[in-house]
Amino acid sequence: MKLYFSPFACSLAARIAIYEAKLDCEFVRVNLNKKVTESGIDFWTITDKGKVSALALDSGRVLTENPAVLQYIADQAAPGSLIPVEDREDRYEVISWLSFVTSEIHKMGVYPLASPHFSNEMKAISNELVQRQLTLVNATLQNRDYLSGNFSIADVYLFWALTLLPKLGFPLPEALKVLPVYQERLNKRPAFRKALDEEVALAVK
Ligand SMILES: N[C@@H](CCC(=O)N[C@@H](CS)C(=O)NCC(=O)O)C(=O)O
Repeated sequence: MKLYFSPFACSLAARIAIYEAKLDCEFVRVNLNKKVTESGIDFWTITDKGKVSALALDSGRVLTENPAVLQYIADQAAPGSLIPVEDREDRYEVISWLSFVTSEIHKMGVYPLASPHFSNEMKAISNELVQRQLTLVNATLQNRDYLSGNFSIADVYLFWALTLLPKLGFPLPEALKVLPVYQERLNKRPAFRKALDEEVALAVK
């Protein structure tokens, strides 16, 4: 298995999930501006979306889209450790949160705030929208430690977004007091620490 990644892009969530799942994986760095891998391969030949996360399976299939990539990884882990097993109702709650994070927080918030193609006016709207979604998340986490009750890949994906937002100049509102506690809870997990430490080191290279 090979994960195409760029430091601190959303592929960081896949890296954390891979470590949580204790899977063997090769990591291939991609220059997202030039669409080329570290060894000079045209990234468009890997995925015609030109985006990470892209996970090349041993079969040769390349999976894209974070919710799919994260679910694949979770299904290779110890059953139930990163997503409830098939046929359980709460599996769909994890999928629901993955969809929420990808559409309402990642694409509505992190992506436009990080992009040079969005005007400051658009970024302000985006910031407002994402704050609204984070208020909902903060309220949810008041009664539980993790998004769907038990730890899952949805928490991994949300953690990435919460880590990125302040780095983009959009600190989390102080009123959302549960979010930093939640982040710290996740930050204590060895897989999170390992992935973050590695990407911090890679980001300065
Ligand atoms: N819908 C995609 C979005 C992936 C995405 O936006 N990736 C960003 C990094 S976080 C990217 O590769 N950006 C480069 C580009 O858009 O050219 C998913 O869920 O995986």
